[in-house]
Amino acid sequence: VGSYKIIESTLREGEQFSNSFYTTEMKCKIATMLSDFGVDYIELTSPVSSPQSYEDCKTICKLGLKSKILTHVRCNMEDAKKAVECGVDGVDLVIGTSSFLREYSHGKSMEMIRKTALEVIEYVKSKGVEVRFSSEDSFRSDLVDLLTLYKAVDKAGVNRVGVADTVGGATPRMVYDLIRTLRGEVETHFHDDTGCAVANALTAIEAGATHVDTSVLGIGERNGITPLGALMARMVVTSPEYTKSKYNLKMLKDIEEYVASCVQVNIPFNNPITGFCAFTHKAGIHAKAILANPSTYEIIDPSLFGLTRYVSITSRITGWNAVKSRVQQLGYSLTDDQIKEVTAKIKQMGDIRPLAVDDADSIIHSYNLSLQQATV
Ligand code: HCA
Ligand code: CU
Repeated sequence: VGSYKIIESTLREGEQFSNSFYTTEMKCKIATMLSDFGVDYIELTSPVSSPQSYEDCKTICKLGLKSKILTHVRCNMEDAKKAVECGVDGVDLVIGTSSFLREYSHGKSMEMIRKTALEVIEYVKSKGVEVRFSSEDSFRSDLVDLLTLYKAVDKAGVNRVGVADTVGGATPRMVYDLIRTLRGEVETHFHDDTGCAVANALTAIEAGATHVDTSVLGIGERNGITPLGALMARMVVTSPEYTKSKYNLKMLKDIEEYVASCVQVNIPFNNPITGFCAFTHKAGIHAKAILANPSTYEIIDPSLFGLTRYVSITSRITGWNAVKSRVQQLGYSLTDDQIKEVTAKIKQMGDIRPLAVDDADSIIHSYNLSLQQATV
């Protein structure tokens, strides 16, 4: 696994998150941050959705960002015309191909889908704009239907085909099998209904997918899609050289905090990298090893993301090596035996109630004071 491109959809899929309401100013700021972060593409809500969506799409295209700007529209001529009008670099076409969506959503046969797709693709290309064709609900579509359609749109000259796990039901094995059968530029989109969105994105890349859709904090329809931050956590381990050189990882926390504030949510406590405890080490055994060499209990170096680790001493399960490090941080010089003694006091208190950092510090402080008084 080497390179992979990100299609960042916080401003499209993310607008489908139940809490989302973006002002124009928010959209511009999110787009600018994502571009500075280094994502390859930024995908915007269809300009056909509403008059303001149309205006905002044009506004963002004029910002002159490094990332290419895409908009996401239904696969029909009117939508494609509106998209091109906005000045986007590329158009992402989508249409449902599963029998569920063909029967209960748009009512088109595979033959009708193919015919329209070819016309629309030809039109977008004739305007000198990139075009991607994606089959919504790919994993519940007939495989032969799907491959026949991809072949046809490929021949028509699409820049990428898209595979979408719209309902979040795919497993990594299913993803691997489908992506392996495809050649060329393949974009993938994974919903997280069954908690597989990051694993599926990784597997897709391993199987040869070239592009992955993400959103900040994973926001999207229902419980969302592959989160940008979690994908970075995964890929900085799987493909460290590419990931570190391509993306401005130190911006991740600011981007997540900004988007979280826009849509009025908190960053989840257990979020990869930015969750408040993502680099907190607690058990005595862990703390001892972490202090000797952080790689013992960390797969990711927090400093890559501009963050720091934290060794907790505020519990009954702490150990004297961790306490020793805190004692040194506080500027006291105690012998190992004394540190073991003060550790026992912290553990004793930790058996009674949860401790705050200040509680543990004041136990150390008063222990130190009692030693000084004893020597006077
Ligand atoms: C949706 C559509 C989509 C499209 C993905 C794509 C999906 O909002 O349901 O264009 O590849 O999940 O299928 O987001
Ligand atoms: Cu989606």
